[in-house]
Amino acid sequence: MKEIKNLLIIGIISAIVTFTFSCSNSEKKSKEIPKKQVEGVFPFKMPTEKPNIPLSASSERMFDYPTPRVQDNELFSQFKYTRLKGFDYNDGDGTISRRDPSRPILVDGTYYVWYTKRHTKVPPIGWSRAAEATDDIPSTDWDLAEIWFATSEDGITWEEQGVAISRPEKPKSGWRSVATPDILVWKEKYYLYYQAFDEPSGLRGDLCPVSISYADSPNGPWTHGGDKVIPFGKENEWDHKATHDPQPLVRNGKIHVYYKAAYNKWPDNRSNYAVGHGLAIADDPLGPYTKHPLNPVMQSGHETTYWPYKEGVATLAIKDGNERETIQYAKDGVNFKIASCVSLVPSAGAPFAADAFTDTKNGRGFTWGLSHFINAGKAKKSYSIIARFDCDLSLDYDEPAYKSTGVWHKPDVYFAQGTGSINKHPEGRGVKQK
Ligand code: AAL
Repeated sequence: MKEIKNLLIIGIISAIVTFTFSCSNSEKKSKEIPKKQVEGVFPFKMPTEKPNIPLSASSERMFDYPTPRVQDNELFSQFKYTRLKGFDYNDGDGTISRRDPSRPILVDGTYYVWYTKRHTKVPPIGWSRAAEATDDIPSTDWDLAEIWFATSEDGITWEEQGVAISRPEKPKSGWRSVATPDILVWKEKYYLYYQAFDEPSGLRGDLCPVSISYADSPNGPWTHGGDKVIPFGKENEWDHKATHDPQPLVRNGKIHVYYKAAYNKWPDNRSNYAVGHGLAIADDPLGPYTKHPLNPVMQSGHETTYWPYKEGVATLAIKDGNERETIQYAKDGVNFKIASCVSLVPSAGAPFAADAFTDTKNGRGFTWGLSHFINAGKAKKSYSIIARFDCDLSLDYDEPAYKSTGVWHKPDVYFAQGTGSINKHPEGRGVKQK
């Protein structure tokens, strides 16, 4: 009896304690959320800062971007394209191709660009037929290619100057093809980074490492400076089969090279592929390069497009990944976050970023660059062309024409996509195959 009494007393005391505690807690909570917050409604005039009211996930995210309104966002732009003058493509018969331009640089009032040039007897046969490629028959558009360069006074009319890096004798690295160059200016020397193929691309995926050559003048002559400068990852690491699209920047007194690798089941099944971008850092352009421990630093995009922006680095992610067609920014050059979504993005975009090599702590962005279209040719006459794009991704310009968000394609662009095989499945549209 005594025990039951004791239990009852303990129960009553603990109920009183719990009640008192929860009352004071809810008082505290209601103090933390002032009445106006609970009742706030998103205002008509766009707030410059996150309003102190309950927000939906989408409204919350608006304030994670550089500005809540995209039209005010320095990292948003439309892209407008111009055909280049001065390049001959043999009437588009697929035997001449130019693609993957370097970033243009300005030297003594003249713009220079380097690019992949393929001039073969026949157009490429496609990489699924890479085993049939010969010394004269290219597998892909960038097989049997060399690195050429051109100059311009205005960025629109270009004069092709000749070959910068030709294919070395077999079995030197790049004997099969040298492609996809980019340029670095460092301590009054010029460095070309490029992909060096020792087999027709497509044979075992797009297997190739990066080589480097240097010169005292952008006109050359170029001295071979090393092969496999960005080392492949170890077996089963994401970049163990390719280091593509090298793009050097100067940051914190060092060379920062962003590069791309396609991974996940590549090359055995291309439809499973994913694309990542890594960062490799060196004190000297020729290396040795140390890979960043957080690689891949970008999991969307295809060819690399990185530029100094404010104190960090911005990038344009095109084509691949969940975050394709976005511009992203990382204060540390490593941890990128989406700054805007963009349309009609330049493929293999190579911006004219005057401060790419100045080790700036206040990157200004750019207003134009070069890019490529890889589908310039008709069936079996495949080739690519280089084009110019203009935009307003510069902190020093304000061009409202580039800030409108609508891009209106003609209906033909949509109809030309076709319906694919989705309607042909016997059980009807979109039914998953078991
Ligand atoms: C591209 C680039 C690299 C690839 C191939 C040629 O546009 O990503 O250069 O190897 O396709």
